[in-house]
Amino acid sequence: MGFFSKLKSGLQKTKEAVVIKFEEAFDTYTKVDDAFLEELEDILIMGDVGMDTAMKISDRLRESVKINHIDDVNAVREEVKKITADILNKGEAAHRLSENYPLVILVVGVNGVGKTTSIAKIANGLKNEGKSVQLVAADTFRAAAAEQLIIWGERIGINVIHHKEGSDPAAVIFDGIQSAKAKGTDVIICDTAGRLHNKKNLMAELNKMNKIIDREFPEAARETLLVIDGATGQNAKSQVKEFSEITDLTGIVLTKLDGTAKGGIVITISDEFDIPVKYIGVGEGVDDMQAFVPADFADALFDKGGETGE
Ligand SMILES: Nc1nc2c(ncn2[C@@H]2O[C@H](COP(=O)(O)OP(=O)(O)O)[C@@H](O)[C@H]2O)c(=O)[nH]1
Ligand SMILES: [Mg+2]
Repeated sequence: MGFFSKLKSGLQKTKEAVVIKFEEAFDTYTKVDDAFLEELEDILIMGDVGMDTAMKISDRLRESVKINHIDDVNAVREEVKKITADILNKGEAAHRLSENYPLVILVVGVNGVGKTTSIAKIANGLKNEGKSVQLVAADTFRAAAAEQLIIWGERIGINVIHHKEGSDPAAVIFDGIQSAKAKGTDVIICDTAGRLHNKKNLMAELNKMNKIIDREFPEAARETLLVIDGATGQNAKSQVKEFSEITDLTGIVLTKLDGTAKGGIVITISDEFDIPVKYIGVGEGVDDMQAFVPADFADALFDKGGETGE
């Protein structure tokens, strides 16, 4: 399956919820009038786009229809894509990982959102691009967490630095850095525990990890990626808010978009926060992760038809 058809099939459930209704509106109305535009706004709101963002899209749409004298309902589709891509877009380079090496990536987020899986997917992608990668199991809270990362490491052929359950996450990172320095590794990716219910502890833990990296590896470029589960819909917003209060985030990874009709959350998050979405997860497999390209996402989401094409 090609990149674009995979993206479209990953967004299938959201397409069914929102885009199919769009289709019906496009079929029902023959001209671009107020009734048609109101219908589109309602569809966006009923989807998981979120009230404020849906209204922003429809306001811009209304303006563009007036200014550009759009009188063809199908041209409206292209306009919706353009407006959405514009909201998603934080600047061309912003959506890509830093290309300065060595690079240390801290991956944060609450339990179960897909951190460990996303790390494996990102690591595998970097490896396929020819980068050397080191994984660090700094989620020491449960033994199973490190084990899961180790299994992924074996599967994708990437070394995993780990300690015993309950050990200091910053100490695992310290070891990971020493090992990467000795080998001249390009990218270190650190898994962390997401105990957001204990915000103070989590903040202290992340601060300590950041301090160790600053001290031991000042020359390294840095990323802190927040992983959020797309299926949590509007609740994802509060996670972005809470984590951005705890630490400086450089990017967002939105997972599980394949299993949800709430893919519109990507648009809301992009609209409400100044943090670029860098990856989206569209399945459990190691290849089910896509670099986020705003225009492609908007195209895939609002493209005609529910089926995946190829
Ligand atoms: N369908 C689907 N499942 C995912 C995706 N990402 C992660 N998962 C699943 O979500 C569950 C939790 O993932 P895990 O990486 O352990 O989350 P963590 O607790 O944040 O490290 C696992 O069963 C993963 O296979 C995704 O993009 N799509
Ligand atoms: Mg995990």
